[in-house]
Amino acid sequence: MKKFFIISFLLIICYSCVKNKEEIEMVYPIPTERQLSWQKLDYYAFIHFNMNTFTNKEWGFGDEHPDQFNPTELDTDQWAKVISEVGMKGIIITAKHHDGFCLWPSSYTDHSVKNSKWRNGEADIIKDLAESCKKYNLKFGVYLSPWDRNHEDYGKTEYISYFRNQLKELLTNYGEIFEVWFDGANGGDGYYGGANEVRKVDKKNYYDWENTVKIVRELQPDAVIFSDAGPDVRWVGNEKGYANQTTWSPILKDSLYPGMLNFNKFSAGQENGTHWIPTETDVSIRPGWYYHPEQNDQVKSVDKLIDIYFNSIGLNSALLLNIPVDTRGLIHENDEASLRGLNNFIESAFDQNLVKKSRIYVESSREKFKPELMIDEDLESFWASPKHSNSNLIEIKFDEKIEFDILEISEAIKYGQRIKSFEILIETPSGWKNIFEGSTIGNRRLVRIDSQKTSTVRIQIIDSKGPPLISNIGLFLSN
Ligand code: FUL
Repeated sequence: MKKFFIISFLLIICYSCVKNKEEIEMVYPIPTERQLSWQKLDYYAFIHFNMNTFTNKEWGFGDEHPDQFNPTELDTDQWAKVISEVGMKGIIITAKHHDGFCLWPSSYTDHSVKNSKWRNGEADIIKDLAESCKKYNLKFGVYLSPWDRNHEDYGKTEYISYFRNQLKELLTNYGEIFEVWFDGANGGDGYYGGANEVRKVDKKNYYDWENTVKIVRELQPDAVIFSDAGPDVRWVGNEKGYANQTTWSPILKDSLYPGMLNFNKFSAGQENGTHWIPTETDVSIRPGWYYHPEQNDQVKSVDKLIDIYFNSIGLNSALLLNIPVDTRGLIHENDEASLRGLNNFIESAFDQNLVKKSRIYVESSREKFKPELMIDEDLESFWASPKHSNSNLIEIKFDEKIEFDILEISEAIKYGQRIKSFEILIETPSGWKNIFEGSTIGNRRLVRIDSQKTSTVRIQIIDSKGPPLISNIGLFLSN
């Protein structure tokens, strides 16, 4: 008898698993688990700090002397403290930039901190920063430039082994890595071990990326890999901080490779894309990626950073905001002030989601995926439009008039990105007023508009690749 109950119980569980699965169909391509975890980070810091900081350059030639690297007050805890306090979730550091100087004592080159008089050649900034990130609960990532203007073998096959050996050091000795960043800029003039010449490489084939990717997968299976073309995260196509108004995470990957020309043509992704490779928006808080004292008064204002926030994170992208650490080895006061201003705005603007006190209706729904799931505390739960209904209407009703200037919508991207076009309308004494027309939504769409007063807001989903699945909706008033 007991056995019978156990078996029946298991059958019921299996049946409901299968049933739930059946109920939500995938719209391919879909994200991997590692991409899904990465997508939740929203925004994190890039730190450009290396030899260029001390030579006041953006791209060092590769002939610099290790002694030129000489911070006076380096404190990676200060970086991590500021970055965690402003709500960023991680740091990616330029472990090696195009000039080839390494912030860690690599066993494969002399061109590193180990040959610098600074700290008697005993420094390891990657280790210091990995520890600071742990202390402040931040994720830790590395930028390793494929182009190396210092190395004598650059351009030859031997260099690929060198590059991979360095990658292995970074992925083995410093704990968990959340993102590995491969720059698309490579090939040109350089020192190259004293050759002082121009070396061009076949960007598509020289690096044999497929086998480099395997190394990352083996040593850091949870890390996402960024390059212009992925495989996990792709470039947004500009360095200004602005994603495309239409941003599909799917893309026809076979047409892409890192460093290709006219990459920005692909920044919108493709509705019929075959691979899930979402965008990351990289931008510096100053005009340069590296610190230049003459740019101390050109740090982006709080308003500019807010605009970037809405146009990156709010357009189905992640924001990788660069902070050029200064010659002291600290985040400069002016950069810190702008970051804190941005964080104050985010905290106060998103403090109170007005939809929590609304009643929510839809044109049609699946029984188990009710509209309330869009406004509950669980960001993973979602409302599902019935099978085959690729358009729908969501109505958010309030007892009294509310005022808002931000609308937020998220799709349940686990099952594929679907929505192609939508509109936002509000009820006014003279009828429905269209206040916004948009295309894609994806992970997170933030719409910022002039403040509106109404008691009913409608989100009209006009077209979608499959039945829309919405995990979250928000209405906020920022000022
Ligand atoms: C570019 C590089 O050439 C810049 O120096 C910087 O590192 C930026 C993030 O990527 O391609």
